[in-house]
Amino acid sequence: MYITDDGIRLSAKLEFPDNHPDKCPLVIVIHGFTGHMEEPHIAGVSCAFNKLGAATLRVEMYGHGGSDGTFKDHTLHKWMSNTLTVIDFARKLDFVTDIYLCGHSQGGLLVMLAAAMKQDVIKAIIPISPAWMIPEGARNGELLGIPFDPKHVPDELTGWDEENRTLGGNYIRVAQTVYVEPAIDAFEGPVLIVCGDADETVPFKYGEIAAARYKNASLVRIEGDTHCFDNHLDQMTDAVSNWFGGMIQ
Ligand code: FER
Repeated sequence: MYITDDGIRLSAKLEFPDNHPDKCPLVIVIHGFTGHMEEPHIAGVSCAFNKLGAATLRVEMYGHGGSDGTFKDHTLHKWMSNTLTVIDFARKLDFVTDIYLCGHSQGGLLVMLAAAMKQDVIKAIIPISPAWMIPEGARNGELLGIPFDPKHVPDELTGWDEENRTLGGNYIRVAQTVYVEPAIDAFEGPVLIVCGDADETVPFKYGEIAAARYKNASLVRIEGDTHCFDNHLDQMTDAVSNWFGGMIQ
């Protein structure tokens, strides 16, 4: 199925718990930078929510997976607009009781920003390995391990990808305007952050800083695991299940 945001079709998958209740919570699940909805950690965490009685809506953001838009042209603003539209789509589904947001990495960053903007309609959030240092990197002149002049942003950022993808300069310009700390301070609902302590993309300390700054957060550390939980995916999904199971009691 598709959810349309301002003429852009976003590829989405709505899945229900096995017992197909008349009403249930819904978790919106968002992948990361260069990611898509069928990655093992995205499909895996979505399945964990279904097993606990929640429906899930996995959505692919602008320029990713089966959605419209080209990768090079995606920005955090476009993903933000996509996320707000998806939340409003979810609010109109008549089976939905509470809405939760779960996102991995850049999707985790979006969840943190969107939760602050829509905290009256979001029950709780689950950022997984959230890449909330992207804006700081954009301002400091280094993203994806590639240095650049933050005051003279290049039109294209290349050299970071085995598949030779190019990131547009407007991605950097937009990211420079985003401040995550005010969004962390604004959200008062429950937060679960799960991070691997061998994350090669987002240093583990960012999980600790965010968890300490939120008013109501728990942090689960997955020992020896990577950004996408290549080693202990079951430990990540178990951590989410344990916390979410308590949430929806
Ligand atoms: C970066 C570090 C991480 C970056 C993006 C990410 C664009 C996102 C990772 C992900 O979503 O998996 O410097 O720059």
